Amino acid sequence: MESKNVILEKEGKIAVVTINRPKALNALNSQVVKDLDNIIAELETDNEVYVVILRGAGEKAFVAGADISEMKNLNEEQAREFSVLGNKVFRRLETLDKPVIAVISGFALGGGCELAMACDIRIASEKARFAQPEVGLGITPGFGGTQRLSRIVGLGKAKELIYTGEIISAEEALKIGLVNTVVPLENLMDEAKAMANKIAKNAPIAVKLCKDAIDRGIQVDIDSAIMMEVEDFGKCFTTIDQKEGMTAFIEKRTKNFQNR
Ligand code: DAK
Repeated sequence: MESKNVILEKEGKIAVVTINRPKALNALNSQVVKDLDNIIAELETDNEVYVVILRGAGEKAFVAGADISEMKNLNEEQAREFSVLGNKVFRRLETLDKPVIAVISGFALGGGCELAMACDIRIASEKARFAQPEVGLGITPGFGGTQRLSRIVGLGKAKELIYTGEIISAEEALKIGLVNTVVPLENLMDEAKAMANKIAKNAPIAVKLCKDAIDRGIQVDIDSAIMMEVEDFGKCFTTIDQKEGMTAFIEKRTKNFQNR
């Protein structure tokens, strides 16, 4: 594989983004986070890409966390800067107007678990392992773990995992709802691509608006959330793809969506 920290490849409407530091188990140093930011910026303006797959190079790790050797000597101000950078990039990924599927072959620890949680969907191999082990290093999770884990698995389980730092198996992650599905390692990318292609067959603007309504709606009260859905539903009727989807249904023919 190339020596870039983060690699972007495109296969039709699917983009595959690979965090590429396998010798350090894809640990996130500030350069990797900045490179990921640049790739997300590229994806934001790419109307040909409908779905993104995010993975780590090699089989051993998705991402084994923030880079401990880089973090070790940070002072308070530098630590805040690193956290602000990471949170900005993870939030940019989370709000990208395309679904992102995290493909987790092995370790997703600390910042790695946080990165997976900033994605829309998580597919794990049977060998995947998850943890927020930060308290064992004398720190709190710094890339959104204290916030996203409880939103995904509920308060009690999130507190248990964060306070103990315990590493859990893919099976346990599936049981608590941290991952969507678990498959044998050799099938991992095929499964992810099959799901990505299923999503990419649908009207991309509708999918994007669903992401918007779900993600913004979960932050607010139900009445405000329903109004967000109403707004997004209305927007669909300004698109060519809504006309195409419904006309093709009536005419019993294959749909030809244009992302317009
Ligand atoms: N950082 C840097 N290098 C890492 C790393 C990491 N997180 N994880 C692994 N590596 C490196 C190892 O140092 C080793 O490098 P060499 O010795 O070969 O040069 C190489 O990857 C292979 O790892 P091991 O030799 O250790 O492999 P093993 O199979 O024996 O063990 C392991 C695999 C994943 C169990 C082990 O490497 C491990 O425990 N790694 C650390 C996992 C961890 O604790 N991750 C959480 C990091 S804390 C914040 C911002 C962010 C965060 C917090 C605050 N603010 C700024 C406020 C987030 C924090 C974290 O993510």
